[in-house]
Amino acid sequence: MIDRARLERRIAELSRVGGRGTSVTRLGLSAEEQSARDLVGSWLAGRGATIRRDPAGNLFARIGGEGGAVLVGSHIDSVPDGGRFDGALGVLCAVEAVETLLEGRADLRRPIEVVAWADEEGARFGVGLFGSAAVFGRLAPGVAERRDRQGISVADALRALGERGDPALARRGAKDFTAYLELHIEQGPRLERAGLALGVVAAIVGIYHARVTMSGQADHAGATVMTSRADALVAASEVVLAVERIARARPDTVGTVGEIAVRPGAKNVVPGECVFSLDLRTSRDLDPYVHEVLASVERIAHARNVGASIDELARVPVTTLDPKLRDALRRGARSVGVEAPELTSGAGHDAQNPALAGVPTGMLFVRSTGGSHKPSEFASLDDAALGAQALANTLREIAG
Ligand code: HGY
Ligand code: MN
Ligand code: MN
Repeated sequence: MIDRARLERRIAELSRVGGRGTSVTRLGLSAEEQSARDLVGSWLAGRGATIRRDPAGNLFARIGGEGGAVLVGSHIDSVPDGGRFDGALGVLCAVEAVETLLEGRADLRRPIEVVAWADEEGARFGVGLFGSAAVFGRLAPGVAERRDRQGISVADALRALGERGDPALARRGAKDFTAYLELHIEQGPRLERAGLALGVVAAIVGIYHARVTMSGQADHAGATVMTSRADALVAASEVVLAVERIARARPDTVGTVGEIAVRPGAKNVVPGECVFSLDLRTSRDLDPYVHEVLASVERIAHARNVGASIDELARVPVTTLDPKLRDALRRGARSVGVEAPELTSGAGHDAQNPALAGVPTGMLFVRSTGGSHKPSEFASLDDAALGAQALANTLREIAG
């Protein structure tokens, strides 16, 4: 049986790394994220695991001998002012599940690797699913040169950690792994509404991330009549409304502009430049949706006599998870008394990278309340313990 008190203690301990009350800020490749890796590594080192950090900042803890491993874990970073459970609960439950198997002297036929992925959120450098994309060879070109708001590049941040600065060196063959399992909070209301503690992920939405720059003409706010302006912020605002209109018109589709910056950013200057983010997701066909939004950017820019450039950060297709692992996770949930429904994930996850690289991949959702990507995000100890036990039982089945 999993050790509920140990899990409770560790949820609290990890929440304190980059934490303030119920809020957590552990940005990718930051000192806080490294402290979290050190903490997780210390728990498994005590179990005789081989602990290593890879050139992209991912933490791996390997138990067992040679051969393709069962990989289990989640991400250890957070969004700014995020919650205590997004990513972290998956790492904590993976550790708890493996320790439970070791304590129960499970006969492990395959090695197990626990992973704490680096920078899944992409909140600092803009590139989401960074650590897992590096391992499975799915990083876009030029990622190492991307910079945060302080001008620090991914390469600089990796070198500051003691790595060589090239995340592509973290590449591993898909053959290194026989399966990947990830436990994660649902981050939405469906399990809560259904009164169920656990769910099994059938598929994960397709996601497109980009940065749009609209270039107009800065000018005097008082001396420039309305008919002779090329206002970059007004043009961007029309695009924001177009994203909402297009997303609302498409089934199972969402669109968000979460970041926006105006230059020069003075109240008495007509905005000359506006840079904003695009986060487009659908469980249907991603490319036509992206195409429609980008066409609206071009149309609006032309009509307003401003320039528009698109910097694509990521394009991850809709990802269906492995049917056999979905069945195994449903059996794992049933072993703790939960008839887990299958859900599509509206959130993106590291699991998309192993799955798209051909590694059989499964995800287990734990009920969460209070939304997500904010301090009110919550998962109860009861549900976390059920998730950890279901994960342990599933791990025992596929690795034992
Ligand atoms: O944005 C997401 O869906 C995930 O939380 N990174
Ligand atoms: Mn997240
Ligand atoms: Mn997450």
